[in-house]
Amino acid sequence: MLKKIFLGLASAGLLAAPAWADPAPAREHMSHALTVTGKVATPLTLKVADLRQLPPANGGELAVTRHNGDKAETITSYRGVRLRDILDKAALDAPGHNDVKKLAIIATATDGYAVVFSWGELYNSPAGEGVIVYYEKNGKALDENDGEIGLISAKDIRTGPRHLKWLNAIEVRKLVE
Ligand SMILES: Nc1nc2c(c(=O)[nH]1)N[C@H]1C(S)=C(S)[C@@H](COP(=O)(O)O)O[C@H]1N2
Ligand SMILES: [Mo]
Repeated sequence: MLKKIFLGLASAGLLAAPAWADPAPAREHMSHALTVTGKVATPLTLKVADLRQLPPANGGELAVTRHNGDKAETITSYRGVRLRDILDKAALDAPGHNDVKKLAIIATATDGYAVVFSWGELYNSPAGEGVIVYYEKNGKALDENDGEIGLISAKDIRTGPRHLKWLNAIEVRKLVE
C-alpha cells in the first residue's frame, strides 16, 4: 500500500523515486549487441557469439573503484576482447599519415552513459592493453546488472568511471580536421 502511494507520487513527478521503486530495472538496460560505427572501413554489429570468435583477453582480480576512491565491487576474473582488436576488425578509416592521432573512440551504454578514449591511449600507451569489451565475469555470462556486454579499462587509476555496464555502441570520430 505504502509502496503504491510512493510509486504514484514518483510517477507524477512529485517525489524522487526510492531505489526499490526504480521504474526502469537493470533488466531493461540489457545490451544484446555492440555496434561499431563512424570512421571505420567496415561498420560492425557484434553479439556475444561474435565476440567469442575474436582473440580472447582475460584478466584476474580487479577492484572497481569510484571516482572518490570507494570500492564499488571486486571482480575475480573477466573474459572478453581488447577494444583494439575490435577496432582492427572494423579497420580504422584514417588514410593520412597523421589521421589516427586525431581519432576519439566513444563507448556508449543503453542508458546513455558514455566514455571517451583516444587512438593514442588505445594503441600507444600501457592503458590500451587493459581496455576490454567483456562478456564473462567471475566465470559466468554477464547478468542484467552488467550485460550482456560491458567494458573495463583495467589500468585506469580509478576503474569505476570507465567501467561500462550494458555497452552497446563504439563510435570512432575524427575530432580535428
Ligand atoms: N551503463 C552505465 N555504466 C556505468 C555507470 C552508469 O551510470 N551507467 N556508472 C559508472 C560509475 S560512475 C561507476 S563508479 C561504476 C560503478 O558504479 P556502481 O556503483 O553503480 O556499480 O560504474 C560505471 N558504469
Ligand atoms: Mo563513479
